[in-house]
Amino acid sequence: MKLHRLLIPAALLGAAAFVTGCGGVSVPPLYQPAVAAAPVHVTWVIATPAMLGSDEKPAYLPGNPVLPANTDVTVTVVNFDDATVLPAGTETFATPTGIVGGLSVAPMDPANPNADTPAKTVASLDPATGVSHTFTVAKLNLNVPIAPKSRTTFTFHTGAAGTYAWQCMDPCGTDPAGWGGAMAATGYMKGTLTIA
Ligand SMILES: [Cu+2]
Repeated sequence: MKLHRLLIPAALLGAAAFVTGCGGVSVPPLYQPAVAAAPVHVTWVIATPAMLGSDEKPAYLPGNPVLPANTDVTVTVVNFDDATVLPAGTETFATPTGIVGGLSVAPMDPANPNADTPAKTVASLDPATGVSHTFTVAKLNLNVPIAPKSRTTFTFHTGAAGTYAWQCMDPCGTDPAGWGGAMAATGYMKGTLTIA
């Protein structure tokens, strides 16, 4: 009699655990939902030197982003900075590569940055007046021109895990050619993209 009373609760517990997966009991495959990577949308900022209290270095925030692997990631870059002319021979960086679909650009007034402004989808930007910075990952064939004082939105498929160097290819820094200062500083106009 005593044994009987002990056995019944144990059997009930076992049955409940089988269905719910509670209590550390593994759930049969039948009960596991299909795993599909949900799309991810992140927002980055490009801050001006004045915003950062710096004399001349604009920066991507974050400077060393981390994104999930094998995922369609949509990135909106809120850019407070103005344009830098893409030098002759580098105009190609005004055209995105490695993204899914087009580049969406909405003008943004830095004095009223949350105003709802309509976005336009474009195939490329004007290399003379329409590019402020780029987010370029050579190893992933990813190049995204970022419009000045705007919200630029793009989507790309992250693929396999790894760490990848990224660099702005629009010489927005110091030195006569513009490749000093922020362009040469990790965490400003270059850094590491981690796909994890
Ligand atoms: Cu730049």
